[in-house]
Amino acid sequence: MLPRKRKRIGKFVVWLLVAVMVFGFTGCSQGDDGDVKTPTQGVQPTKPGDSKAQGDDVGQEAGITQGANQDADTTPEPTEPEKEVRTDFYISAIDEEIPSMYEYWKDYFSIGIAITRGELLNDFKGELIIQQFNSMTCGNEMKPDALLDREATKSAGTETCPVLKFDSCDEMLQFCMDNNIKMRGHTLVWHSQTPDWFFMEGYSNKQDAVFASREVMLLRMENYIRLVMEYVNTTYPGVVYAWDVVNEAIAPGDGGEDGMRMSDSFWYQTIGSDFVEKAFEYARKYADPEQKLFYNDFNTYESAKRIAILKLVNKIKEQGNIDGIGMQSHIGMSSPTLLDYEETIRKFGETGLEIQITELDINLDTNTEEDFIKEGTRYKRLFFTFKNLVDTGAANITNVTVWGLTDEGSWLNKDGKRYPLLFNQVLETKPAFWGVLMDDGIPLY
Ligand code: 9MR
Repeated sequence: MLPRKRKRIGKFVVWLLVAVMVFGFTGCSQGDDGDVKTPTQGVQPTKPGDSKAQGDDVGQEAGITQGANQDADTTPEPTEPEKEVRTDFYISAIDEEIPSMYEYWKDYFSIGIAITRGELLNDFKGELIIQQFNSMTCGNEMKPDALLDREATKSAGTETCPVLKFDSCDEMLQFCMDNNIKMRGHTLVWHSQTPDWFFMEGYSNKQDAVFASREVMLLRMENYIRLVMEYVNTTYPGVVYAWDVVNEAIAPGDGGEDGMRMSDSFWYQTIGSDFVEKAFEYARKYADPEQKLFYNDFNTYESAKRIAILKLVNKIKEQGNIDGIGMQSHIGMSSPTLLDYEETIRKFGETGLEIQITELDINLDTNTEEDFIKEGTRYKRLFFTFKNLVDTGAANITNVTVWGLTDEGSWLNKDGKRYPLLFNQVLETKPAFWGVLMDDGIPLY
Protein backbone atom coordinates (compact mmCIF):
# COMPACT_ATOMS: atom_id res chain seq x y z
CA MET A 1 0.00 0.00 0.00
CA LEU A 2 2.63 2.52 1.05
CA PRO A 3 5.15 1.98 -1.76
CA ARG A 4 2.34 2.43 -4.28
CA LYS A 5 1.36 5.64 -2.58
CA ARG A 6 4.93 6.96 -2.68
CA LYS A 7 5.16 6.13 -6.39
CA ARG A 8 1.90 7.97 -7.00
CA ILE A 9 3.11 10.94 -5.03
CA GLY A 10 6.25 11.02 -7.21
CA LYS A 11 4.11 11.05 -10.35
CA PHE A 12 1.87 13.65 -8.81
CA VAL A 13 4.80 15.98 -8.12
CA VAL A 14 5.95 15.71 -11.75
CA TRP A 15 2.45 16.58 -12.97
CA LEU A 16 2.17 19.35 -10.49
CA LEU A 17 5.44 20.92 -11.67
CA VAL A 18 4.45 20.59 -15.31
CA ALA A 19 1.04 22.05 -14.59
CA VAL A 20 2.49 25.00 -12.67
CA MET A 21 5.07 25.72 -15.34
CA VAL A 22 2.69 25.48 -18.22
CA PHE A 23 -0.68 26.66 -17.06
CA GLY A 24 -0.39 28.09 -13.59
CA PHE A 25 -3.14 27.17 -11.19
CA THR A 26 -6.72 27.73 -12.20
CA GLY A 27 -9.88 27.03 -10.32
CA CYS A 28 -12.57 28.74 -8.29
CA SER A 29 -10.46 31.68 -7.17
CA GLN A 30 -12.47 34.81 -6.59
CA GLY A 31 -9.62 37.09 -7.60
CA ASP A 32 -8.41 39.61 -5.07
CA ASP A 33 -11.39 39.59 -2.74
CA GLY A 34 -9.66 38.72 0.48
CA ASP A 35 -12.88 37.82 2.30
CA VAL A 36 -14.06 35.32 -0.23
CA LYS A 37 -13.25 31.71 0.42
CA THR A 38 -11.38 29.96 -2.37
CA PRO A 39 -11.42 26.21 -2.68
CA THR A 40 -7.98 24.73 -2.67
CA GLN A 41 -7.19 24.19 -6.30
CA GLY A 42 -7.44 20.53 -7.23
CA VAL A 43 -4.49 19.49 -9.33
CA GLN A 44 -5.74 18.38 -12.70
CA PRO A 45 -3.58 15.50 -13.79
CA THR A 46 -2.60 15.69 -17.43
CA LYS A 47 -0.64 13.21 -19.47
CA PRO A 48 2.93 14.41 -19.03
CA GLY A 49 3.62 13.94 -22.77
CA ASP A 50 0.64 16.08 -23.82
CA SER A 51 1.51 18.84 -21.40
CA LYS A 52 5.07 18.98 -22.65
CA ALA A 53 3.91 19.40 -26.23
CA GLN A 54 1.53 22.15 -25.26
CA GLY A 55 4.21 23.76 -23.12
CA ASP A 56 6.52 24.04 -26.15
CA ASP A 57 3.79 25.83 -28.14
CA VAL A 58 3.20 28.17 -25.27
CA GLY A 59 6.87 29.04 -25.17
CA GLN A 60 6.82 30.00 -28.86
CA GLU A 61 3.64 32.04 -28.61
CA ALA A 62 4.90 33.87 -25.58
CA GLY A 63 8.03 35.07 -27.40
CA ILE A 64 6.42 38.23 -28.78
CA THR A 65 8.77 41.01 -27.81
CA GLN A 66 11.77 40.15 -29.93
CA GLY A 67 13.17 43.14 -31.86
CA ALA A 68 12.26 46.73 -31.03
CA ASN A 69 11.88 47.65 -34.71
CA GLN A 70 9.37 44.96 -35.46
CA ASP A 71 6.53 46.13 -37.71
CA ALA A 72 3.54 46.91 -35.46
CA ASP A 73 1.06 45.50 -37.98
CA THR A 74 2.74 42.17 -38.08
CA THR A 75 3.39 41.87 -34.37
CA PRO A 76 1.35 38.93 -33.16
CA GLU A 77 -1.20 39.68 -30.45
CA PRO A 78 -0.28 38.20 -27.10
CA THR A 79 -2.47 35.19 -26.59
CA GLU A 80 -3.36 33.25 -23.49
CA PRO A 81 -1.98 29.75 -23.58
CA GLU A 82 -4.83 27.46 -24.45
CA LYS A 83 -5.94 25.51 -21.39
CA GLU A 84 -6.15 21.81 -21.73
CA VAL A 85 -9.71 20.66 -21.18
CA ARG A 86 -10.18 17.22 -19.77
CA THR A 87 -11.72 14.69 -22.10
CA ASP A 88 -10.70 11.48 -20.35
CA PHE A 89 -12.80 11.26 -17.21
CA TYR A 90 -12.24 7.63 -16.35
CA ILE A 91 -9.05 7.64 -14.32
CA SER A 92 -8.26 4.60 -12.22
CA ALA A 93 -8.14 5.73 -8.62
CA ILE A 94 -6.02 2.66 -7.88
CA ASP A 95 -3.26 3.25 -10.44
CA GLU A 96 -3.21 7.01 -10.93
CA GLU A 97 -2.91 10.02 -8.70
CA ILE A 98 -6.19 11.92 -8.63
CA PRO A 99 -6.96 15.20 -6.88
CA SER A 100 -8.49 15.01 -3.43
CA MET A 101 -12.04 16.33 -3.10
CA TYR A 102 -11.71 17.13 0.56
CA GLU A 103 -8.49 19.06 -0.07
CA TYR A 104 -10.17 20.97 -2.88
CA TRP A 105 -13.12 22.03 -0.71
CA LYS A 106 -11.32 22.30 2.60
CA ASP A 107 -11.92 26.04 3.01
CA TYR A 108 -15.65 25.52 2.54
CA PHE A 109 -16.97 22.30 4.04
CA SER A 110 -15.89 18.77 4.82
CA ILE A 111 -16.53 16.09 2.20
CA GLY A 112 -18.15 12.96 3.52
CA ILE A 113 -18.79 9.41 2.45
CA ALA A 114 -21.46 6.97 3.60
CA ILE A 115 -19.98 3.52 3.59
CA THR A 116 -20.66 0.05 4.89
CA ARG A 117 -18.24 -1.88 7.07
CA GLY A 118 -17.51 -4.47 4.38
CA GLU A 119 -16.55 -1.85 1.81
CA LEU A 120 -14.43 0.13 4.23
CA LEU A 121 -12.33 -2.90 5.09
CA ASN A 122 -11.47 -3.44 1.41
CA ASP A 123 -7.87 -2.15 1.11
CA PHE A 124 -8.35 -0.24 -2.15
CA LYS A 125 -11.58 1.38 -1.05
CA GLY A 126 -10.14 2.19 2.36
CA GLU A 127 -7.16 3.93 0.77
CA LEU A 128 -9.37 5.84 -1.63
CA ILE A 129 -11.58 6.98 1.24
CA ILE A 130 -8.57 8.25 3.19
CA GLN A 131 -7.47 10.21 0.12
CA GLN A 132 -10.85 11.69 -0.80
CA PHE A 133 -12.95 12.19 2.33
CA ASN A 134 -12.58 13.78 5.75
CA SER A 135 -16.02 12.86 7.05
CA MET A 136 -17.72 9.47 7.22
CA THR A 137 -21.21 8.16 7.91
CA CYS A 138 -21.97 4.52 8.67
CA GLY A 139 -24.50 3.36 6.06
CA ASN A 140 -26.27 1.07 8.52
CA GLU A 141 -23.88 0.17 11.33
CA MET A 142 -24.87 2.80 13.89
CA LYS A 143 -28.61 2.54 13.47
CA PRO A 144 -30.73 1.23 16.35
CA ASP A 145 -31.30 -2.17 14.72
CA ALA A 146 -27.51 -2.63 14.60
CA LEU A 147 -26.86 -1.55 18.19
CA LEU A 148 -29.81 -2.92 20.17
CA ASP A 149 -29.17 -6.34 21.70
CA ARG A 150 -32.55 -7.93 22.43
CA GLU A 151 -31.28 -11.02 24.27
CA ALA A 152 -29.05 -8.99 26.56
CA THR A 153 -31.81 -6.41 27.07
CA LYS A 154 -34.28 -9.08 28.10
CA SER A 155 -31.76 -10.77 30.38
CA ALA A 156 -30.94 -7.46 32.07
CA GLY A 157 -34.55 -7.46 33.23
CA THR A 158 -35.25 -3.73 33.23
CA GLU A 159 -38.12 -2.20 31.30
CA THR A 160 -36.45 1.15 30.88
CA CYS A 161 -32.85 0.54 29.89
CA PRO A 162 -31.82 -1.42 26.79
CA VAL A 163 -28.45 -3.13 26.41
CA LEU A 164 -26.36 -2.23 23.37
CA LYS A 165 -23.55 -3.82 21.39
CA PHE A 166 -21.15 -2.01 19.10
CA ASP A 167 -19.43 -4.76 17.10
CA SER A 168 -21.14 -3.50 13.92
CA CYS A 169 -19.44 -0.09 14.03
CA ASP A 170 -16.31 -0.53 16.20
CA GLU A 171 -13.93 -1.04 13.27
CA MET A 172 -15.42 1.89 11.41
CA LEU A 173 -14.98 4.25 14.35
CA GLN A 174 -11.45 2.93 14.82
CA PHE A 175 -10.71 3.51 11.12
CA CYS A 176 -11.82 7.12 11.49
CA MET A 177 -9.75 7.58 14.62
CA ASP A 178 -6.63 6.09 12.99
CA ASN A 179 -6.98 8.17 9.82
CA ASN A 180 -8.17 11.48 11.23
CA ILE A 181 -11.58 11.24 9.61
CA LYS A 182 -14.56 12.66 11.51
CA MET A 183 -17.79 10.72 11.84
CA ARG A 184 -21.43 11.80 11.50
CA GLY A 185 -23.33 9.66 14.01
CA HIS A 186 -26.27 8.29 12.02
CA THR A 187 -28.86 7.94 13.49
CA LEU A 188 -30.28 7.94 17.02
CA VAL A 189 -34.07 8.24 16.76
CA TRP A 190 -35.74 6.95 13.61
CA HIS A 191 -39.04 5.21 12.89
CA SER A 192 -37.25 2.89 10.47
CA GLN A 193 -34.49 0.39 11.27
CA THR A 194 -35.54 0.36 14.91
CA PRO A 195 -36.91 -3.05 15.89
CA ASP A 196 -40.60 -3.24 16.85
CA TRP A 197 -39.81 -5.06 20.11
CA PHE A 198 -38.03 -1.93 21.38
CA PHE A 199 -41.44 -0.20 21.62
CA MET A 200 -43.28 -3.05 23.32
CA GLU A 201 -43.96 -3.97 26.93
CA GLY A 202 -41.44 -6.55 28.05
CA TYR A 203 -39.55 -6.05 24.74
CA SER A 204 -41.98 -8.58 23.33
CA ASN A 205 -41.69 -9.62 19.72
CA LYS A 206 -44.97 -11.51 19.71
CA GLN A 207 -47.92 -10.65 17.45
CA ASP A 208 -50.07 -9.63 20.44
CA ALA A 209 -47.40 -7.38 21.99
CA VAL A 210 -48.63 -4.04 23.34
CA PHE A 211 -46.89 -0.68 23.31
CA ALA A 212 -44.91 0.36 26.36
CA SER A 213 -46.20 3.53 28.06
CA ARG A 214 -45.06 7.05 27.15
CA GLU A 215 -43.11 7.23 30.43
CA VAL A 216 -41.31 3.96 29.75
CA MET A 217 -40.55 4.97 26.16
CA LEU A 218 -39.13 8.32 27.27
CA LEU A 219 -36.78 6.47 29.62
CA ARG A 220 -35.82 3.97 26.94
CA MET A 221 -35.12 6.83 24.54
CA GLU A 222 -33.02 8.73 27.07
CA ASN A 223 -31.05 5.65 28.06
CA TYR A 224 -30.49 4.65 24.44
CA ILE A 225 -29.11 8.07 23.53
CA ARG A 226 -27.00 8.17 26.69
CA LEU A 227 -25.53 4.71 26.13
CA VAL A 228 -24.63 5.35 22.47
CA MET A 229 -23.01 8.66 23.24
CA GLU A 230 -21.18 7.44 26.34
CA TYR A 231 -19.70 4.47 24.50
CA VAL A 232 -18.69 6.31 21.36
CA ASN A 233 -17.34 9.36 23.16
CA THR A 234 -15.26 7.44 25.67
CA THR A 235 -13.99 4.72 23.31
CA TYR A 236 -13.33 6.98 20.32
CA PRO A 237 -12.99 10.46 21.79
CA GLY A 238 -13.23 13.30 19.30
CA VAL A 239 -14.29 11.12 16.36
CA VAL A 240 -18.01 11.90 16.14
CA TYR A 241 -18.56 15.58 15.36
CA ALA A 242 -22.26 15.53 14.48
CA TRP A 243 -25.26 13.41 15.46
CA ASP A 244 -28.38 12.88 13.38
CA VAL A 245 -30.49 12.99 16.52
CA VAL A 246 -33.82 12.50 14.75
CA ASN A 247 -34.29 11.24 11.22
CA GLU A 248 -37.34 11.68 8.96
CA ALA A 249 -39.98 12.72 11.52
CA ILE A 250 -41.85 14.99 9.10
CA ALA A 251 -44.34 13.63 6.53
CA PRO A 252 -47.05 16.20 5.82
CA GLY A 253 -50.42 14.60 5.21
CA ASP A 254 -49.63 11.54 7.29
CA GLY A 255 -51.93 12.69 10.08
CA GLY A 256 -49.46 13.78 12.73
CA GLU A 257 -49.56 17.15 14.43
CA ASP A 258 -47.77 19.94 12.55
CA GLY A 259 -46.99 17.74 9.57
CA MET A 260 -45.39 14.98 11.60
CA ARG A 261 -45.08 11.39 10.43
CA MET A 262 -47.52 9.23 12.37
CA SER A 263 -48.76 6.12 10.60
CA ASP A 264 -45.48 4.20 10.59
CA SER A 265 -43.75 5.94 13.47
CA PHE A 266 -43.83 4.01 16.72
CA TRP A 267 -41.98 6.92 18.32
CA TYR A 268 -44.92 9.20 17.55
CA GLN A 269 -47.46 6.59 18.52
CA THR A 270 -45.90 5.76 21.89
CA ILE A 271 -44.59 9.14 23.06
CA GLY A 272 -46.62 11.68 21.11
CA SER A 273 -45.74 14.69 19.01
CA ASP A 274 -43.09 16.00 21.41
CA PHE A 275 -40.81 12.97 20.90
CA VAL A 276 -38.51 15.01 18.67
CA GLU A 277 -38.07 17.75 21.26
CA LYS A 278 -37.40 15.15 23.94
CA ALA A 279 -34.81 13.41 21.78
CA PHE A 280 -32.93 16.68 21.27
CA GLU A 281 -33.19 17.48 24.98
CA TYR A 282 -31.55 14.15 25.88
CA ALA A 283 -29.00 14.42 23.09
CA ARG A 284 -27.88 17.84 24.32
CA LYS A 285 -27.65 16.47 27.86
CA TYR A 286 -25.25 13.67 26.94
CA ALA A 287 -23.38 14.95 23.87
CA ASP A 288 -19.87 16.32 24.14
CA PRO A 289 -20.10 20.11 24.08
CA GLU A 290 -18.40 20.38 20.69
CA GLN A 291 -20.68 17.83 19.02
CA LYS A 292 -23.35 19.27 16.70
CA LEU A 293 -26.93 18.04 16.85
CA PHE A 294 -28.87 17.67 13.58
CA TYR A 295 -32.39 17.09 12.40
CA ASN A 296 -32.11 15.08 9.15
CA ASP A 297 -34.74 14.48 6.44
CA PHE A 298 -35.29 13.71 2.74
CA ASN A 299 -37.21 15.72 0.09
CA THR A 300 -36.69 18.80 2.21
CA TYR A 301 -37.29 20.96 -0.90
CA GLU A 302 -41.01 20.00 -1.05
CA SER A 303 -42.72 23.13 0.18
CA ALA A 304 -45.10 21.58 2.75
CA LYS A 305 -42.25 19.55 4.16
CA ARG A 306 -39.89 22.50 4.23
CA ILE A 307 -42.44 24.58 6.14
CA ALA A 308 -43.06 21.84 8.69
CA ILE A 309 -39.34 21.23 9.18
CA LEU A 310 -38.73 24.94 9.70
CA LYS A 311 -41.46 25.11 12.33
CA LEU A 312 -40.04 22.09 14.14
CA VAL A 313 -36.39 23.14 14.11
CA ASN A 314 -37.18 26.71 15.11
CA LYS A 315 -39.00 25.41 18.18
CA ILE A 316 -36.05 23.20 19.13
CA LYS A 317 -33.65 26.03 18.42
CA GLU A 318 -35.50 28.19 20.95
CA GLN A 319 -34.90 25.43 23.46
CA GLY A 320 -31.19 25.58 22.59
CA ASN A 321 -30.97 21.93 21.62
CA ILE A 322 -30.24 21.89 17.88
CA ASP A 323 -27.27 23.03 15.80
CA GLY A 324 -28.11 22.03 12.27
CA ILE A 325 -30.39 20.73 9.57
CA GLY A 326 -29.41 17.75 7.44
CA MET A 327 -30.72 17.77 3.88
CA GLN A 328 -30.41 14.20 2.69
CA SER A 329 -30.55 15.14 -1.01
CA HIS A 330 -31.40 11.87 -2.74
CA ILE A 331 -32.26 13.69 -5.94
CA GLY A 332 -33.07 12.94 -9.56
CA MET A 333 -31.51 14.19 -12.79
CA SER A 334 -34.13 16.89 -13.25
CA SER A 335 -36.14 16.93 -10.06
CA PRO A 336 -36.00 18.91 -7.88
CA THR A 337 -35.10 21.97 -9.90
CA LEU A 338 -31.94 23.53 -8.60
CA LEU A 339 -33.97 26.67 -8.00
CA ASP A 340 -36.25 24.88 -5.52
CA TYR A 341 -33.29 23.12 -3.98
CA GLU A 342 -31.33 26.33 -3.54
CA GLU A 343 -34.38 28.12 -2.18
CA THR A 344 -34.64 25.47 0.54
CA ILE A 345 -31.01 25.88 1.54
CA ARG A 346 -31.56 29.65 1.72
CA LYS A 347 -34.66 29.25 3.89
CA PHE A 348 -32.88 26.80 6.18
CA GLY A 349 -29.86 29.12 6.20
CA GLU A 350 -32.03 31.94 7.52
CA THR A 351 -32.50 30.00 10.75
CA GLY A 352 -28.82 30.55 11.48
CA LEU A 353 -28.39 26.79 11.92
CA GLU A 354 -25.65 24.85 10.14
CA ILE A 355 -26.68 23.06 6.97
CA GLN A 356 -25.23 19.70 6.00
CA ILE A 357 -25.94 17.87 2.76
CA THR A 358 -26.01 14.47 4.38
CA GLU A 359 -26.88 11.83 1.76
CA LEU A 360 -26.24 13.17 -1.72
CA ASP A 361 -26.76 10.96 -4.76
CA ILE A 362 -28.34 11.45 -8.19
CA ASN A 363 -30.72 8.77 -9.36
CA LEU A 364 -29.40 8.20 -12.90
CA ASP A 365 -30.84 5.05 -14.47
CA THR A 366 -28.99 5.08 -17.81
CA ASN A 367 -25.31 4.65 -18.50
CA THR A 368 -24.53 6.38 -21.78
CA GLU A 369 -21.50 8.62 -21.96
CA GLU A 370 -23.78 11.57 -22.66
CA ASP A 371 -25.80 10.96 -19.52
CA PHE A 372 -22.69 10.53 -17.40
CA ILE A 373 -21.56 13.98 -18.54
CA LYS A 374 -25.01 15.39 -17.74
CA GLU A 375 -24.73 13.84 -14.30
CA GLY A 376 -21.32 15.49 -13.95
CA THR A 377 -22.93 18.79 -14.85
CA ARG A 378 -25.60 18.35 -12.19
CA TYR A 379 -22.95 17.59 -9.55
CA LYS A 380 -20.92 20.59 -10.72
CA ARG A 381 -23.92 22.90 -10.51
CA LEU A 382 -24.80 21.64 -7.05
CA PHE A 383 -21.30 22.35 -5.77
CA PHE A 384 -21.30 25.68 -7.59
CA THR A 385 -24.52 26.48 -5.71
CA PHE A 386 -23.09 25.36 -2.37
CA LYS A 387 -20.03 27.51 -2.95
CA ASN A 388 -22.07 30.54 -3.89
CA LEU A 389 -24.32 30.17 -0.84
CA VAL A 390 -21.30 29.98 1.44
CA ASP A 391 -19.49 32.85 -0.30
CA THR A 392 -22.47 35.15 0.05
CA GLY A 393 -23.15 34.11 3.65
CA ALA A 394 -26.63 32.84 2.71
CA ALA A 395 -26.05 29.45 4.34
CA ASN A 396 -23.48 27.97 6.66
CA ILE A 397 -22.94 24.70 4.80
CA THR A 398 -20.45 22.69 6.82
CA ASN A 399 -20.48 19.25 5.18
CA VAL A 400 -21.44 17.58 1.92
CA THR A 401 -21.68 13.78 2.11
CA VAL A 402 -22.22 11.41 -0.81
CA TRP A 403 -24.32 8.36 -0.03
CA GLY A 404 -21.98 5.62 -1.21
CA LEU A 405 -18.59 5.20 -2.89
CA THR A 406 -19.34 3.30 -6.10
CA ASP A 407 -22.43 3.00 -8.28
CA GLU A 408 -22.33 -0.71 -7.62
CA GLY A 409 -22.75 -0.27 -3.86
CA SER A 410 -25.57 2.28 -4.01
CA TRP A 411 -28.79 1.59 -2.10
CA LEU A 412 -30.66 2.79 -5.20
CA ASN A 413 -29.89 -0.45 -7.06
CA LYS A 414 -32.75 -2.09 -5.20
CA ASP A 415 -35.00 -0.62 -7.92
CA GLY A 416 -32.85 -1.75 -10.87
CA LYS A 417 -29.40 -0.70 -12.03
CA ARG A 418 -28.50 2.87 -11.07
CA TYR A 419 -25.45 5.12 -11.60
CA PRO A 420 -25.77 7.79 -8.91
CA LEU A 421 -22.25 8.26 -7.50
CA LEU A 422 -18.72 9.48 -8.23
CA PHE A 423 -16.81 6.23 -8.86
CA ASN A 424 -17.67 3.19 -10.96
CA GLN A 425 -17.35 -0.38 -9.82
CA VAL A 426 -13.66 -0.68 -10.79
CA LEU A 427 -12.88 2.49 -8.83
CA GLU A 428 -12.45 4.75 -11.81
CA THR A 429 -13.53 8.36 -11.51
CA LYS A 430 -16.72 9.26 -13.36
CA PRO A 431 -17.50 12.65 -14.88
CA ALA A 432 -19.48 13.24 -11.66
CA PHE A 433 -16.20 13.18 -9.71
CA TRP A 434 -14.73 15.87 -11.96
CA GLY A 435 -17.95 17.84 -11.61
CA VAL A 436 -17.45 17.93 -7.84
CA LEU A 437 -13.94 19.26 -8.53
CA MET A 438 -15.38 21.97 -10.83
CA ASP A 439 -13.24 20.62 -13.67
CA ASP A 440 -13.30 22.67 -16.89
CA GLY A 441 -14.07 19.53 -18.90
CA ILE A 442 -17.53 19.31 -17.32
CA PRO A 443 -20.02 21.88 -18.66
CA LEU A 444 -21.70 23.95 -15.95
CA TYR A 445 -24.95 24.13 -17.94
O1 9MR B 1 -28.09 3.03 2.71
C1 9MR B 1 -29.00 2.41 3.58
C2 9MR B 1 -29.41 1.08 3.00
O2 9MR B 1 -28.31 0.20 2.93
C3 9MR B 1 -30.50 0.47 3.85
O3 9MR B 1 -30.97 -0.71 3.22
C4 9MR B 1 -31.64 1.45 4.02
C5 9MR B 1 -32.71 0.88 4.88
O4 9MR B 1 -33.52 1.83 5.45
O5 9MR B 1 -31.14 2.65 4.59
C6 9MR B 1 -30.23 3.28 3.75
O6 9MR B 1 -29.89 4.54 4.24
C7 9MR B 1 -30.95 5.47 4.42
C8 9MR B 1 -30.53 6.44 5.48
O7 9MR B 1 -30.16 5.76 6.64
C9 9MR B 1 -31.62 7.44 5.77
N1 9MR B 1 -32.04 8.11 4.58
C10 9MR B 1 -32.38 7.26 3.46
C11 9MR B 1 -31.23 6.30 3.16
C12 9MR B 1 -31.53 5.49 1.92
O8 9MR B 1 -32.62 4.67 2.13
